[in-house]
Amino acid sequence: SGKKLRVLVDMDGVLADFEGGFLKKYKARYPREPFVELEDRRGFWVSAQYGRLRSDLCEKAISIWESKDFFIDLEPLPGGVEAVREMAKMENTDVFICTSPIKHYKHCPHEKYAWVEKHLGHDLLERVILTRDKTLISGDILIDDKPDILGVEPKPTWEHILFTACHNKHLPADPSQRRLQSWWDDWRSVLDSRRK
Ligand code: DGP
Repeated sequence: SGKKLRVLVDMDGVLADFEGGFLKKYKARYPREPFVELEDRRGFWVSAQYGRLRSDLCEKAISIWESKDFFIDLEPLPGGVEAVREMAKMENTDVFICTSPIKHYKHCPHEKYAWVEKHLGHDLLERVILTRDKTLISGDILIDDKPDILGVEPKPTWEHILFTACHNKHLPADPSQRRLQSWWDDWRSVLDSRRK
């Protein structure tokens, strides 16, 4: 009993397969260029790792997610859509999709809404938050694959639950940061642990 639990769920790398979608379209567009296997991904920023591979590959990587249809074509990650739908049905829980659009705004914000409508349904459009600064958004839990979520608010209200992705799975275990290994992991218990 008590107040509703407010859960913020990230999109790219948590609900939508950004890394898989990126690699598929990068290989299709640049079939002769070297690439980074998902197993070898390190660090959140894809363009930074491609730039280390060869400096001109940084902008080639960026060209992929700045293209039309990149974000709408991302496949759902296993179990994510079902988990958000289940959270949305829980009467003691308010779920929001909290995602940072890229600054090349021609396609991304539109396609993020379209993705939510396509995979989660029209009603969830009510629950979309586009922000470049997630520390400003109040909530009890933020499920996100980015290891360091920083912004102007030094003490965000949420507990960050690190969602495991190819780029963060090798990071040293941090006892102060809880993880969800995938949507088959026990997200219900993580939510329950924050209920008052
Ligand atoms: P979020 O997952 O909500 O923190 O959004 C981060 C966005 O940035 C997401 O669309 C993935 C994207 N992204 C991944 N790697 C890079 C990169 O190297 N540069 C830029 N500009 N965006 C990146």
